[in-house]
Amino acid sequence: MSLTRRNFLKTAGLTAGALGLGLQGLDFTSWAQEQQQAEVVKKPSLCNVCASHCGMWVYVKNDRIWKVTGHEENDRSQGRLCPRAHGGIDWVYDPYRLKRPLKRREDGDYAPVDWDQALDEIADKLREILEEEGPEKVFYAHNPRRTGVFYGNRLMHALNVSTICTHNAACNTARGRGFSATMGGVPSTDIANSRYLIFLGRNYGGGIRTSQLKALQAALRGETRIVCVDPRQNETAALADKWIPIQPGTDLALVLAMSQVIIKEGLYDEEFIEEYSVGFTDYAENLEDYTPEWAEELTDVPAETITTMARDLAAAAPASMVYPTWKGAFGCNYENSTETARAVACINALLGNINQQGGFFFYHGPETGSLDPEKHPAPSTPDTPRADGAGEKDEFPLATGHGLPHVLAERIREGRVKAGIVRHHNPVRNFPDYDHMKEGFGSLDLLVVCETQMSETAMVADYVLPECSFAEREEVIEARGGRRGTLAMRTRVIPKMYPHTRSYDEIVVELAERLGVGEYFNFSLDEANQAILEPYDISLEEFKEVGSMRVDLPQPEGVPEFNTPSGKFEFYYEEFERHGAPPVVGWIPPDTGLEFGKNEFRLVHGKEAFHSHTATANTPQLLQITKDYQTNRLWINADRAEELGLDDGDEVRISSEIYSDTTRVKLTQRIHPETVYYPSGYGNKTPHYRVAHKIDSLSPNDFVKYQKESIVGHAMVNEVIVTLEKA
Ligand SMILES: Nc1nc2c(c(=O)[nH]1)N[C@H]1C(S)=C(S)[C@@H](COP(=O)(O)OP(=O)(O)OC[C@H]3O[C@@H](n4cnc5c(=O)[nH]c(N)nc54)[C@H](O)[C@@H]3O)O[C@H]1N2
Ligand SMILES: Nc1nc2c(c(=O)[nH]1)N[C@H]1C(S)=C(S)[C@@H](COP(=O)(O)OP(=O)(O)OC[C@H]3O[C@@H](n4cnc5c(=O)[nH]c(N)nc54)[C@H](O)[C@@H]3O)O[C@H]1N2
Ligand code: SF4
Ligand SMILES: [Mo]
Repeated sequence: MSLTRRNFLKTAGLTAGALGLGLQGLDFTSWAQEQQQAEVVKKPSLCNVCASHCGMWVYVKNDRIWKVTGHEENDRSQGRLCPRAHGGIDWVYDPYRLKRPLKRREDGDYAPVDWDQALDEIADKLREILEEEGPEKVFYAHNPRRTGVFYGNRLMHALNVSTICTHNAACNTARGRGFSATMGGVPSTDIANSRYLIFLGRNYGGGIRTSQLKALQAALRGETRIVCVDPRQNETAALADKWIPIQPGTDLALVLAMSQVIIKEGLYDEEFIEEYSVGFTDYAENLEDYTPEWAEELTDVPAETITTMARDLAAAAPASMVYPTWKGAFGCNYENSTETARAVACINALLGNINQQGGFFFYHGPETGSLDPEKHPAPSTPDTPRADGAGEKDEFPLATGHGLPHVLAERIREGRVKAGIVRHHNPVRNFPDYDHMKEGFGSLDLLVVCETQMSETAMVADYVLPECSFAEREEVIEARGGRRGTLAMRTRVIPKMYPHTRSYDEIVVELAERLGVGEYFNFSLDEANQAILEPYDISLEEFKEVGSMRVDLPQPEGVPEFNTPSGKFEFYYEEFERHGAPPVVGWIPPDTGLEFGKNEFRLVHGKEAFHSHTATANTPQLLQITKDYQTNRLWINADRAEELGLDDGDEVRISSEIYSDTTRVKLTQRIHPETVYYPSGYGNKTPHYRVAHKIDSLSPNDFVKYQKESIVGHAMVNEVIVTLEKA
């Protein structure tokens, strides 16, 4: 109906009349007073915006969240929260949240269905696929959060499904493999007490974990000299002693050359090498050609600087380190990322900084209890082959247990995988090559996505199951090691807002019963949590009041037995040799090469302090920061921009082999001339993120084609060359 003046008056009259009627029986003033005077209750929870799960206090009034603050007894928050936690409140009150289960119709649109119908149909279809095609045609993919692991993995084990994937092949698989292949795992770091610290890309000020920012603060106040190696001057580099711009994809050359200097000048920890390592001679021999002059050619870092950095690092040892990054320079960015991680592990071994103040630490987690196996038998580990190529006899025998969702998409397209469950994860948007991921996940016989928003992955699902928000549910208790051990739990802080949403544990239990494996879920969430708390002198009720609790752990001393085949640090790794990868680390160039034409650039990305991947892409409070500071721009070196006739704020067309889009540029001297940079977390394709659509933005993932790194198969998210022209 269009509104003419005449029917406006009619409608207005009606409303006033209706209101008048409605209010007659109500004492509005006393109702308002009651609301205002209601008590503010402080309840413990965990932030859900990123995987750090900082402990927080939620202030609730009239069952509505008013604000959040950091929990003091939680190792990750230590009394503080990052900006995203505050923005995360918007998630709960987002009017476009998923509120009912949805089923895809024949015409591609979605229709609401009730839970029983959705779960019955999902179970029927899944059972049919499991029986007719086998468990090796089914997968589970998630951003691995505690409840998703506890319940989701248990369901897959019960169904004999091996293919459990996380987002790691687009995050830090290479880092994980490089460190496990040398020191048996990724260590914790003691940067606050470090005397010399090199960050390769890792940007504490953008890719935030609250406790690490506190450590950085301490390092900045103390005697730590901080060197940031990054093609752009990131937020941490702006505070550091030195910013070293580097040609992207060449950190491996830098680290190899620094290692050579340390060995050649006899600056390494001989005792550590003699007693706690294997394969040093082969490693040292292999380094001989990697001189600082050789590295200068590749990295654009002067040979003199490389030599000085190596000497300074060694002089400050063992209270020094090359930081083991998170994603930064070598999480899973380039063809040489696994080798970069290995080289970084090796240079730290030369410093002998393991379990040394200001260096690396290997901590044990707090003790936890578990469900009585007599009463609650656990399913056995699956014995079926994986569907994603990450297997002993498959394409990537050296891949990690986190799996390869992008390879899964390829195999789905080939008809080799039929059904999957995705929870708390948006692989279609967060992995490179949107069309590849969308067509892959979209062509399954059955895709079930458990979400809170209509993400790109939900958009191609057969069924979308709405999870209630973090504030409306309880979860499995987490136990975390570190300098301070913590037990922590997400508790329910407000009542459920929408009756047709459910928590993931509820969904899994219902599915398990329908799939005939309910016997593995014959316990309540409370019983699981009680079992976890068993070694401690606290009841579950008491624990729910505090939410986070510190656990004293012995501080590690001396060199530990490493979790490697020899129990020692392995410069020479036989497992790599067995599968055709180099047993000793050496130079590998990035896949896209190092020669660029006049108008060619390498496109890199990184986190902004106020966004979390695409999860916060539709959050009004956080998007306002994007708008206010216009951060949705492509960084380009000002001199290169001038060559291309570009002014600050100009619109450019940016194109790669597979994709082209326009955006505005930010001119700066804070970036390497052959690199352009765009922040992460933008460029959503889902029309349901209505706030996100109000700003122009792009996703670097659109420009990167589907590709697989050779050793562990990760997605090589930065292996892309783009060209620019004024739009
Ligand atoms: N271009 C580009 N791509 C990247 C990166 C980058 O920097 N740039 N970073 C990479 C990295 S480091 C990572 S770790 C991955 C992350 O990739 P993802 O694991 O996919 O990360 P999120 O965007 O956090 O996706 C989480 C999804 O979970 C949903 N969600 C949020 N809360 C809940 C909940 O309570 N329940 C359920 N069921 N769902 C929920 C959100 O709506 C969102 O769609 O992305 C990688 N991809
Ligand atoms: N605010 C916020 N914080 C987060 C997250 C988030 O989404 N938002 N996500 C969390 C997650 S899952 C992760 S993995 C971490 C990631 O945190 P970080 O490890 O810090 O990773 P990024 O922010 O992806 O990238 C950091 C830097 O790497 C640089 N870089 C790119 N290529 C190269 C290269 O070849 N060499 C060098 N030296 N540098 C390079 C980029 O310019 C960028 O400044 O952050 C975590 N914290
Ligand atoms: S680092 Fe920030 S977003 Fe991540 S859990 Fe902590 S407060 Fe939340
Ligand atoms: Mo990540």
